Amino acid sequence: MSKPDRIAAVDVLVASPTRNFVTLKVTTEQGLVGWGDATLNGRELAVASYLRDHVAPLLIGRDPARVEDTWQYLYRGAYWRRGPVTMTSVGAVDLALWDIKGKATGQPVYQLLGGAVRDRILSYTHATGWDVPQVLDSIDARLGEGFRAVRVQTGVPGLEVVYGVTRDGTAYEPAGRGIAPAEETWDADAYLRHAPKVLEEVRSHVGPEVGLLHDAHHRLTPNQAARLGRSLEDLGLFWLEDVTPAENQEVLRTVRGRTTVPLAIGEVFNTVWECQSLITEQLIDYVRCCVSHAGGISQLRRIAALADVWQIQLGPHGPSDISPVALAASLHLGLATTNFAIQEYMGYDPLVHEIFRHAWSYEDGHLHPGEAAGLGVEVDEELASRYPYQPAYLPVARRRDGSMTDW
Ligand code: GCO
Ligand code: MG
Repeated sequence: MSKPDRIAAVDVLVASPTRNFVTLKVTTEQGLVGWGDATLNGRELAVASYLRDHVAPLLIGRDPARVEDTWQYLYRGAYWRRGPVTMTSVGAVDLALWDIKGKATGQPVYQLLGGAVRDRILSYTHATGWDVPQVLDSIDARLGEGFRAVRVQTGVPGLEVVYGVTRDGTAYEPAGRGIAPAEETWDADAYLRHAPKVLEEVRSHVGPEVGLLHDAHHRLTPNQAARLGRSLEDLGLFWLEDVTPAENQEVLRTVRGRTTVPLAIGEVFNTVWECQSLITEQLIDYVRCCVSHAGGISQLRRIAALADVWQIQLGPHGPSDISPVALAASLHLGLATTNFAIQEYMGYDPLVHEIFRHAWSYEDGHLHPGEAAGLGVEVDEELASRYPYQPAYLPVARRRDGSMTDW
């Protein structure tokens, strides 16, 4: 048996090509390079420090082939474990080690996960508009690009700014550059009066077959969520996302007991344990955990396996604030995982595609990870370094009386 390879260097790149990305680079003694995505929107430098200061020194000299053992070591080895910063760091290492394993064996990662169970991965993208004509135009444009499933967000009369919506029809990007978050006003009653009517118009515009999704972005009480779910039941939504704030999972029993609308939750979860009761009590239909924020392929496949037992499917988070490296990892897992239903895909600025040269591709409403060894993404470090980190934050939200609420 040949001598095991060893991890020789661990570097963290922070760059802002239109938006901030944190990228982990693991180099082995034999010259293999693995890439991981450590981007955590609005808290980028915390993850960069966790990796540089607390993880990199532990990795030097380890056998990169021991992917699961390294996951266990980093997860269990931090007594103060879990949470988005820690788990995004663990996820980035996991992705980089899967990438190295693929390159060492000459196989795309999906082959190492058991091989393809499907030919391509259904994806959904975002449509947005302030008023109904703009929303319908945006949906038509997305359908024209081949998408068969679209997330629809609409403006709300009386509010200045609404999550997921631009007034001029351009792509929505919530994080704003600057040293403090923007403040938005939120009014759940105004939203509940308006959004169902728009979604109804959307359904009659697109017909029965287009997959329609909607994201309530953690803003409703259980009662409001149940009312919204009921009012959307006849529209045959693909899913209704994040109806209530993620912390209190008990409340989902109330929502679930009162509406049959398919529910999707989990983009802010970081471990399988946060998904556990939602899955085993069948309180949701789709798990939204992200391959980078939920500890990498090694943990997302455990989540998928648990969910499969309960006939719950995966529909992972994939906004523009995860890098093309994390998207690649999600696609490799998706191609090899039977209960992987759909992948969110917002697309990227051309500059981001140029820096992260990827083997994955989009065609006709579907994504495919490609056949390159490893994850199939190579990063142009020189080009990335021309775009230094810029402070940027997700907005915060206040109710009309000025009190803070969930954004
Ligand atoms: C989604 C998400 C995102 C988040 C963003 C925060 O469903 O795509 O809700 O739009 O708001 O990832 O960084
Ligand atoms: Mg969401």
